[in-house]
Amino acid sequence: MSSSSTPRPTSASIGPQLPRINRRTFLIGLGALGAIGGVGFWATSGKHEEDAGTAFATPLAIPPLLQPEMLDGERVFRLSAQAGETELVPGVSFATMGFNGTHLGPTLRATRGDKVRVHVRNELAVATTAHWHGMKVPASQDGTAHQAIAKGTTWSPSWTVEQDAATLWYHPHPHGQTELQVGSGMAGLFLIDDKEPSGLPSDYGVDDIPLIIQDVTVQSGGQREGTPTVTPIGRIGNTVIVNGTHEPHFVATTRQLRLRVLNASAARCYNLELSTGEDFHLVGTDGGLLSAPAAMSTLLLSPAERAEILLTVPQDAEVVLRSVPHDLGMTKGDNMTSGAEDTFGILRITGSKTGTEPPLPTALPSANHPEAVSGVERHFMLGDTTINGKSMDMSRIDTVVKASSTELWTVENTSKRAHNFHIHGTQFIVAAENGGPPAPRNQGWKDTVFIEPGASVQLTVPFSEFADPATPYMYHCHMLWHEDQGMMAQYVLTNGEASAEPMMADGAMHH
Ligand SMILES: [Cu+2]
Repeated sequence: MSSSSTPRPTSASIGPQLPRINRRTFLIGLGALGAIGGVGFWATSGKHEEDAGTAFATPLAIPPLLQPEMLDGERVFRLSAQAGETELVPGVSFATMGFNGTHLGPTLRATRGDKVRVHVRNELAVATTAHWHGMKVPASQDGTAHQAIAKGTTWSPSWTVEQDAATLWYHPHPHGQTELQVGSGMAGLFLIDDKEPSGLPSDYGVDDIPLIIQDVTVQSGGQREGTPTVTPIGRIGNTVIVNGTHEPHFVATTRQLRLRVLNASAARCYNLELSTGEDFHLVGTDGGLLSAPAAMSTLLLSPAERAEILLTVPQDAEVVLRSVPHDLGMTKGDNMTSGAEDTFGILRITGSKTGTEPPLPTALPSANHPEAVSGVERHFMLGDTTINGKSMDMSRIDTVVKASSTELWTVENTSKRAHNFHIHGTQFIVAAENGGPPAPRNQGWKDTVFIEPGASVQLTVPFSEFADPATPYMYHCHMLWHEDQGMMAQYVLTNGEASAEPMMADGAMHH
């Protein structure tokens, strides 16, 4: 493992490589698992059926739980950002970055009410940041480019966890460099628990399984790391890895599994489905649990979104969690180049040999949705890489919000590209989608919502009490190439006073 930082190629050239994801589709599946229906249009060509016996045979890696120290009443975690090389696909080394290792990061876990501190040491050759995605923290602890961590230094944010049980995550947020660093592997989960158990499977790595899904690029021939394809939604890879494992296999020891799925990809969207065609149950979205399990057969997850899924796997059954074609709302050609017509496996699950099938919970602990609205309504228009026609400027405050108020934000995608929309420092409710009720996948607490071209969402956004007129939070597209192109803006929380010029951290990567 090298300790030097090796940036991924950033060339915009589109290589001639074959779409490996499509070629390699459903190698397994063709025999014992039953034919895969709805195969995308590239997927039927070039199937390698001879691979069928060996595909999806690598045990799924589970990110380790990071053990905190208890110091002065704080739960103290230590992370160090590192670069190196990692063999993400058998025989193919990738230039990668991670926390406490060369790829991905450990899982952090805390309970509502805990005081948390994280020491983040930067051992990269470049500046980075550590953003707590979905966490209700003061803006000064949020880990955006305003809290840059220069190489060789340590940043030590702290806060008190005051939000519902949820599957949150952490990743860098350096201005203009987020896609490179996240795409190289800098991502980890941050699980929040409630004091009361939820009744859902909760034995980490046993029946409560984290799935961090990313795509990487392998050159044609399968020997070397390649250059991702530039598409209207950003750069996409041709090979999927889960928790850093290529073609992973999980052997269940219980009949019911809770999958905590994070799309940590830069741009690729996944439309999750079970190879059996059976329904699964959505039990949680970005910021918490739903009030009751919701049955569905497919679930679209755009970058940064999370879904907690409850799944029953029959005894000895073979089930593949896969991604199937979907409509991102763009032209047929743009959908296709953006990966929306691909079909590929994500994880093979073998059912347990024993155990009984527990009943599905009928109700889940879920916080009430906000109703009171301050009367403030705002409108945001998404362009190709702009918000309200503007590009990100770290020295400009775009929106001033009264602390502790609840606002109604309408976000409209006026471009021809698919986007999503993430607001820092809060969890919101999708009150309406295109004037009607939200899609089933957008129930519950969200911090990132997918918006296809021509669509609009209305968000009820309860803002926190952390007034700080000089330190902005971000809102932005979480398709990371769009974000890096400037599709991001800043808001501050105030107690009614005017906002101040944003303070720039030393070494901040603004231009
Ligand atoms: Cu976007």
